[in-house]
Amino acid sequence: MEPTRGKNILDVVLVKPDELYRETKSAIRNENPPLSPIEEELENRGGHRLTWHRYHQYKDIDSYLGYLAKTHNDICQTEVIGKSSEGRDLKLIKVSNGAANKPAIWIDGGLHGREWISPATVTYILLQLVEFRDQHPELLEAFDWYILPVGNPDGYEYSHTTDRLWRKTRSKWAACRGVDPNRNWDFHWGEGTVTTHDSCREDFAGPQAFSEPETRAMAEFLMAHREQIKIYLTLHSYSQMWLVPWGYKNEKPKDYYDMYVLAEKGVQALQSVRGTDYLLGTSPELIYAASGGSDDWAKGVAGIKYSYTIELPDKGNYGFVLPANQIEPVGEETWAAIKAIAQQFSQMTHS
Ligand code: 0X9
Ligand code: ZN
Repeated sequence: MEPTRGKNILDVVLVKPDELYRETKSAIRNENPPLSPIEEELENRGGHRLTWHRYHQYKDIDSYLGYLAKTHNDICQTEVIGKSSEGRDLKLIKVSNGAANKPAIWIDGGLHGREWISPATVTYILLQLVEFRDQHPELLEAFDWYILPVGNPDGYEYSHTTDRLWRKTRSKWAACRGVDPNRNWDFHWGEGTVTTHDSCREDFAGPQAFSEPETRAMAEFLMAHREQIKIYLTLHSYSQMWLVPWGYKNEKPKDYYDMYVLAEKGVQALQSVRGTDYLLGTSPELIYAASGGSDDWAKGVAGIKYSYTIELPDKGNYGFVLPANQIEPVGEETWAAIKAIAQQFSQMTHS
């Protein structure tokens, strides 16, 4: 199937032409409204100031995790699984009712700095899972959840303070700063093209696999919990696609159909919310082949059978600079998808 997009994704994702900057300048200005006085006040009351109608910097997301761990300490626990190159915490939150021997679902976001809708959606998922838990008690009955809203905090922060379209980490190995954290995982690392060994490219794979403390910390955690984690989800943007491994080559794993069928449930539930259309397939089929991705590693090395990359909206109209009024609608439909695959997985394993 031919993806329908406003722009050629390779132009937008992998290069950063001047026109893109010119074009996005006014979009960037309008993207993110300031905090309201009530939100500012909340911050001073020892609460949190995270909202789902604007994009927030790392510290607001970080303190929301702290807030959840404090106010919902019966089900939430935070863990710093490592530090970024610039020393920021990689803070993960575990949501669990404490009962033993349950399968787990992992969700990460913010691996690419500029994809702001990703951490916003991951925190929306947390909000539903924790603060609205009474609406879907079965989700905590059936699963433990490991959630890392910002996998690349340095890149995320840099995209807020300095360069809105920054994608990579902020490490410095060579002439140019930053490594693409979705080319850095140790599964067929560096295969495919020679150019990803150029530090100045947006998809620089790094000097070696797992050169980045961010990807290393995530991999160590996933490896330590590989028996328990049954579904690996990583949220990116943009293009409205649900990507199934393999991403590194145009071939499908033997159990592709199992992965496809579960993903289909997610896509159907998502589309039923407000008709957003998603394409389902592999990355080489729908966009391009790229090695060193977290999805491939989760499946190929950690052995997590159901591993997916979800490319959130939109399809290129705003691209990475999606207006903040889209956070709630995107959150709602993505949450519907995640609920659907969780429920389907439970049914499959209990029949
Ligand atoms: O290129 C990427 O890393 C992902 N797209 S994005 O626009 N968010 O950068 C797609 C990754 C798909 N998975 C693999 N190729 N393994
Ligand atoms: Zn991405």
